[in-house]
Amino acid sequence: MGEECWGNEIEKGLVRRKMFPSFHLLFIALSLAQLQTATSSPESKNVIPYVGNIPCSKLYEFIKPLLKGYEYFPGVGFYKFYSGGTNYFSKAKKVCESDGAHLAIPNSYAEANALHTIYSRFPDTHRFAFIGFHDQSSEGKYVTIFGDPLYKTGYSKWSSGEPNQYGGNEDCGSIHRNGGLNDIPCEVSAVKIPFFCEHKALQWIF
Ligand SMILES: [Ca+2]
Ligand SMILES: [Ca+2]
Repeated sequence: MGEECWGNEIEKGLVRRKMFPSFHLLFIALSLAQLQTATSSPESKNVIPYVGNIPCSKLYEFIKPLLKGYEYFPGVGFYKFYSGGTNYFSKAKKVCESDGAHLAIPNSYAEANALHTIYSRFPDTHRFAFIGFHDQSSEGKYVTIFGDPLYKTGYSKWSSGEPNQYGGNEDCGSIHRNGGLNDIPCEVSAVKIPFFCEHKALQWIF
């Protein structure tokens, strides 16, 4: 981890507390509290770190066990790939929510690339993974799970030939392992579809 930690306030690997240190502490406390609501293990409770002049890598190591397998991409975000997948978009959405996260929504090429990086470690999984957009309300009008138009997210690069509403039944969002977007059925009975969750809780720290 390192130089990207804590925005531009990192110097020589140390978190600087020049500005609003109490705000920093408050935000960390709030974020950890938010994480703990999604974490059931008792040993992770009541742990508020002292953040004065500790290396970001140490801070990350401290927080890592609370992230439930979410991987940190410096300056980009926290992601988890459920390679085992599910047959249902709605189930994938719920699993992310139970982590205190949400189905991933790439907002940049950097973010799409983070997903691609993770995906490349799982060559045997299905080539498409559920992510957080759909056109269930109005055919062809792709929106995120939060209702924002897909074209406003900052990343709307479709896979070649997509979206194609194949079989008249493709109303949920996915990403190809190569990084392109694709419309896919919301229920896929023949095969489990892996999915990406994205965790926002601690992104502001790093
Ligand atoms: Ca559709
Ligand atoms: Ca499609």
